[in-house]
Amino acid sequence: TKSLRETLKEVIPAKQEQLKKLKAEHSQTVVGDVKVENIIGGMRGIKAMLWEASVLDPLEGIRFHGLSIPECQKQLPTAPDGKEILPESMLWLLLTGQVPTTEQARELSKELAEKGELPKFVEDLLDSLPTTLHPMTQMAIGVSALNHDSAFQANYEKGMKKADYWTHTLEDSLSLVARLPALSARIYRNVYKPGTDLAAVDKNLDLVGNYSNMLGFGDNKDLTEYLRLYIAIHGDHEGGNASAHASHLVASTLADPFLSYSAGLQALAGPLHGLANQEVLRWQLNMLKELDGKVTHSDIKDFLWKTLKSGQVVPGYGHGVLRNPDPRFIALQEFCDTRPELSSSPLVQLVKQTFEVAPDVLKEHGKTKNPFPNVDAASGCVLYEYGLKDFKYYTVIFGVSRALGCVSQLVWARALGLPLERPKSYSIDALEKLIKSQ
Ligand code: FAM
Repeated sequence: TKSLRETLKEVIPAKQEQLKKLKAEHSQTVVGDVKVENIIGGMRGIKAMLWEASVLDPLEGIRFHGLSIPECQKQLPTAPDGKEILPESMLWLLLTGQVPTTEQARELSKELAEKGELPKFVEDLLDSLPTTLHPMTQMAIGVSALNHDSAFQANYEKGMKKADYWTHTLEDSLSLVARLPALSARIYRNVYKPGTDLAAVDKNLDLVGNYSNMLGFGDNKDLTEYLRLYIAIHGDHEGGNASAHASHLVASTLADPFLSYSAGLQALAGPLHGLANQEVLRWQLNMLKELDGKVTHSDIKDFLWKTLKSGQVVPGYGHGVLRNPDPRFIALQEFCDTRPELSSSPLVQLVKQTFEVAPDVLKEHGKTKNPFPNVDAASGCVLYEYGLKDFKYYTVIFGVSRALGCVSQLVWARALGLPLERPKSYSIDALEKLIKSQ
């Protein structure tokens, strides 16, 4: 069976050819307009980036190299003791466009476990941070510091050929993904379980098996399975979302994968993006408390209106691109439905009931273009029910996941020789002048 590197050596030349042909034949083909509303509206709707691993359809949701979430759930290898998608399988798919065999997925698990330990100075760095520093800030600091050992940076300094960029980017990317569980679990231990032992990386476990173990939840097989599903399906959401775009932009300067993904994490830490899952849980727990356990649709409706009238957004609802319920939300809900301890939990039930009420309220409110839930509406309540109750930590788990897509794109960006990003900007005066001259 072919290794990951052999597979990439096969698929990359074909893609390079495809892009060369596209450039030669269609460089001047127009595929859209830019309106003033796009320029002042956060570039929504502008087709402006090349991103290989996934494409988001507003109604269908995400497809990873053409595969929908249910198709990935059917086709991608699972852990030996599990049924959910193994994040290593997703990483293989995102990187190569191919569904790995079980053997290939196991090989990748093994390689990641072998590379999973942190350099001592990064452990010391993390241990020196105040426990009051947000876990996402700690994560971005730790990931940045890993660039100490960047193969890309070291070889760039020596003067490498452009054709070799992607191979060193791949080595850094695998090393980054491999180290994220130890890095993220150490932050969890330092902030929430100070003074307790941290399990070592077990060379026989998969990425999330190790992560769950190091978080101290290794005995909870259901939580480990949930984390596998969560981390696999949050892995990529095409290129324009803030974390992916930030990491892509920074990587376009030829910064190494550690620095680039650290920028992605900084974007993920914003409340309109990855931090939403922490906000959702806080909000749903407040609702549960305020309604004192006796929850009806009309109570939820009143609570939603109270949130909206106080000028806040309903966390977990709306999306920059999606215009339907997020299939990732549906996949997480289905996970809950198959486990009686979850489906009977008041919090999980509340998330479901909120889904029955919120879209109509948001439609009546009339602002959001998408009144349906995104993945964050569901992701936190399961962690909470399984005892991972420290919701300021939830975005870190998202950060472990989003690395899969971001590093895959970094490899593709270097393999395809994508240039420095440099869009044109205008001041209001310059834009007015431009409009007059049309
Ligand atoms: N509740 C109330 N108002 C909302 C809303 C919501 N859930 N979602 C959007 N709006 C408002 C929005 O604030 C904007 O109002 P103004 O015109 O006054 O500025 C208006 O509706 C139009 O916004 P939009 O075009 O529908 O959405 P955007 O593309 O600007 O923003 C989101 C997309 C996700 C930032 C936005 O829907 C939001 O703030 N949702 C709540 C936070 C959240 O769940 N974020 C997580 C997103 C998730 F996918 C992720 O990244 N993890």
